[in-house]
Amino acid sequence: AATAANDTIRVNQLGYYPHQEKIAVTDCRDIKTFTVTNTSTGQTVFSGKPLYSASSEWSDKVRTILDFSPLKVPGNYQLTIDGKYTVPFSISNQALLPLSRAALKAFYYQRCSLPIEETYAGKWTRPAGHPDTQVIIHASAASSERPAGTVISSPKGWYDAGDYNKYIVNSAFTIGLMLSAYQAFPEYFTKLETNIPESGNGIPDLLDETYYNLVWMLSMQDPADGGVYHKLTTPSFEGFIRPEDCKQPRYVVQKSVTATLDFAAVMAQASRLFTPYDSHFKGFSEKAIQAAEKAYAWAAEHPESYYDQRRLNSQFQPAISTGEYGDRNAQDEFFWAATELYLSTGKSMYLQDAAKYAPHQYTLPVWGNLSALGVFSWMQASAQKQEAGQKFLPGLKQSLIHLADSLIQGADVTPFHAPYGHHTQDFFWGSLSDQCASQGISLIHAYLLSKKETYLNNAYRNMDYLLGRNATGYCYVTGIGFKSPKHPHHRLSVSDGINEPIPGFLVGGPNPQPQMGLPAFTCAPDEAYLDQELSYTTNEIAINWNASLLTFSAMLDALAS
Ligand code: G3I
Ligand code: 9MR
Repeated sequence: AATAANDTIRVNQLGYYPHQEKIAVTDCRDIKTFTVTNTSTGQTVFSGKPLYSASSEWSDKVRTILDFSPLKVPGNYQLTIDGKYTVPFSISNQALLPLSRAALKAFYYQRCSLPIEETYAGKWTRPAGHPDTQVIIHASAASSERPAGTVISSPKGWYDAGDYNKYIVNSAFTIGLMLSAYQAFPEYFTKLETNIPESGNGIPDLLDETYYNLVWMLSMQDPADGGVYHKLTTPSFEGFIRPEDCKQPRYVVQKSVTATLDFAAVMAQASRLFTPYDSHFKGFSEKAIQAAEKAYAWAAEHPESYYDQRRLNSQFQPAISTGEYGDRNAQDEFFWAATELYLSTGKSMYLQDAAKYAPHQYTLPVWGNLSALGVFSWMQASAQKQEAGQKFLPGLKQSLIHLADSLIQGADVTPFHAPYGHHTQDFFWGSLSDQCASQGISLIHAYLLSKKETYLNNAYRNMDYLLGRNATGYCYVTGIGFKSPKHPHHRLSVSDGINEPIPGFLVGGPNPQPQMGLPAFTCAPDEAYLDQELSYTTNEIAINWNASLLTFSAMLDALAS
């Protein structure tokens, strides 16, 4: 009998759509044939020969590509190689729906200041952590109205990642990306229910979930001048303890131009998209647009107020050593904010600024480069608004298509049959989100623009990579697939005393950069991954990474249904 060897054959461990290209990759050499049998009937329904073999520039491993795309009937199957090795997979009309659900649900588990209830969380129920009603103004954030040591209230929001802090730059990117999927496929999200406390209230769960964080963000704006504190944080990272046991004081630190612009952008965008539901959210849209305009005005007056933690620590006490989300270029933030403010208010000053700060090229959406979020919103705008952006929008669309063309170039013959994963530069901290999923999202937008199927086909390939068709054989999302991360760098998952990690989280993934305190990797870059709690450079989780996962999955699922 053939042995189940999930490391010998790599497939998308969640499932393929009937119409989708279906590829498996194996390390076995000299394969002659492979067969697919239907698991319930035992019948052989497909047999084939390898398509091609290939190696990466850095590896002597030969990967062989098996194509069973002609198989289109939904069901559960086994793929078997030369009668020796076998792997399960499935075909379904809603292949990615469970992933979209899990990726959105993950945000609920990250909620700060709220008990996570058994009705919604099952065994991952936990008491509330971090009320954040007594947050201290750090010396770096002092003003005449709010001198250092002043106490403010800034509850709710999501924990950023494996740590318990809340960072405006990353929060804004996260919501901006999720709203980019929502504005492209609103009907899809009216049906995407995730069993959160708000489910069934007539509002898409995606809006309810993001609202929980938007409310926190509003409290991060200094009402006196409109500037936005860069983050709410403990001076140093907490240990691996339960949220309710954390006792370190929490601070808001210096206002930064990047945080303030990201805040302006996402508030303006949310103001527009929440308007149809304003009777429920009671005045939020109006509050959000006012906050956005005030923030933008502050940023325009403080264009050089970057967040530089080293400099901050040379001037102020206590020292802050948590995540920096540092970025010394605010052009893209200006572009995104001016774009959203124009699209929501129609004021010509914002259109002028959008034109002034428009990038020359389309770049992948990542927390440190937000211009793609502006491009996505422009692409969803009315024909009349798009006409107003004619000075720069056609060039950006062209640049998106150009990038899509370069991404898919050669993907047909790579070791994992995908645009992602065959360049050394593809692997760095968070690259499963910031490269693999971001490429996928960009390819989908290129498809929406051009209707060229090959862009969509290649987006599916990157999704297959995330879900198991890759060098380590991991499906990189907790709780999904037959081989998934069990030990993420995630304080909530580590401290809860439950064996399984909290489900639905994308981990950072392979990253050959050495981490202090851990032995350096000697393997290929695409294998530089450790499923260990200590490995924050490969195995942390983060809200922005889950936003990429959700956006990627939801857009593919929306297009398939
Ligand atoms: O080096 C790559 C370069 O090769 C690549 O082309 C480029 C693409 O953008 O990225 C380059 O730089 C990386 C940078 O992120 C930008 O992505 C750095 O190597 C990498 O060290 C840096 O990692 C960031 C990390 O913090 C350290 O600053 C991650 O993006 C960021 O997600 C992560 O964020 C942390 C927070 O600070 C704290 N909370 C947890 C969270 C997740 O780990
Ligand atoms: O847990 C922290 C994680 O969220 C960050 O991404 C990472 C890099 O800033 O740092 C982690 O915290 C470690 C700290 O940097 C050094 N001491 C050990 C901490 C926990 O592993």
